[in-house]
Amino acid sequence: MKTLIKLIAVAAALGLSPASAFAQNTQPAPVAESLVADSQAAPAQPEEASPDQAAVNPEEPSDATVAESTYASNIMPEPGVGQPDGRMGLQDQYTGIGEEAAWFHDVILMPVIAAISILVLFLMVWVVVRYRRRANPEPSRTTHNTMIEVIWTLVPVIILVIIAVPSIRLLANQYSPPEADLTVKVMGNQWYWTYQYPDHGDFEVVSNMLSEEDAKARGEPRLLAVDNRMVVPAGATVKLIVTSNDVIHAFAVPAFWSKIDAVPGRLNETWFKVDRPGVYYGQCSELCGARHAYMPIAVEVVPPAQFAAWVASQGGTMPGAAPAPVTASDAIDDTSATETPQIPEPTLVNATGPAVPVEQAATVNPTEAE
Ligand SMILES: [Cu+2]
Repeated sequence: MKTLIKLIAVAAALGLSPASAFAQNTQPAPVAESLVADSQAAPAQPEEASPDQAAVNPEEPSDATVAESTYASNIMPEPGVGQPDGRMGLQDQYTGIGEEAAWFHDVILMPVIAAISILVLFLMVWVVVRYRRRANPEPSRTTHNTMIEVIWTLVPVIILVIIAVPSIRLLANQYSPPEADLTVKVMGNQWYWTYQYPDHGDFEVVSNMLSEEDAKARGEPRLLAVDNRMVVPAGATVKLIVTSNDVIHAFAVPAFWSKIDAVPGRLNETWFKVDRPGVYYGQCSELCGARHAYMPIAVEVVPPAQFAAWVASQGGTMPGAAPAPVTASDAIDDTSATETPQIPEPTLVNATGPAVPVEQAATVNPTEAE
């Protein structure tokens, strides 16, 4: 029984935690604008910014411009879809997991929390009024009431069991994804994202935030628009391998109910499947330095044919059309073919891909850049 209650408590805690994804993604306060200027002039973490690093930092919040941006299409973001719109509550969900989780939050958790809060408030007010000294000069000497004690033990247990069923089901669904149609390797950097497509020729997309003017020119929300979006096909199960180049970041797209830490030296995995083409925004959700607020995420979901065209435009190849990958046999010298066959040493291919050639932001190590 104890184990069950523990399990329930853990599941409830886990089930509740994604709700915080929204809190981090509400529209930043206007004060953030002045912070851009401030953080350029006087970095919030002076001890981190050596003179060399400061020289690397661009003057503008981002050196990305609309002219440099590559989009898979002219898909424009829609108000209220995949971005905050000032509402109180969760963003509309566009994945199956997101819909299930939002239902759990809206239909189960919030009513239960509200009912318990109202009940406790009512009981407290009732006790204060009914049993105040003036109305109750002769205090009761009651110390036990078996019936009430059974009720206040059993009712919470029943409530927790009721919550546990959808909570554990959601947890299980989140951790048993369908087979992936493609993999995107997401890399956090101070302070931008890179997306690698290992299934499509391993090309890489560097994603920088657009300046406010450029975002406005594109008709996109400020502090969320980027020059190069992560592009994925609609209806495909996308496996995300998430890691970081420097410090801990977190990849979070509230409309997908996706949120996972990007930890240096560690590969975290999550997934999403979105059927509806569109643009969905997210933000880094782990405090990662002075410009943590300026490394947004934009995911563009496009029809599969358009995705293939975009892959081609990035110099990638669709699986199937791909040339033979580098294998151990490539390492054998042709002249050795006539000699005794030998099992060659496997050519070690760095599965995580080459180091990201960064020329912006603080991730650039000045000593390595020389
Ligand atoms: Cu970050």
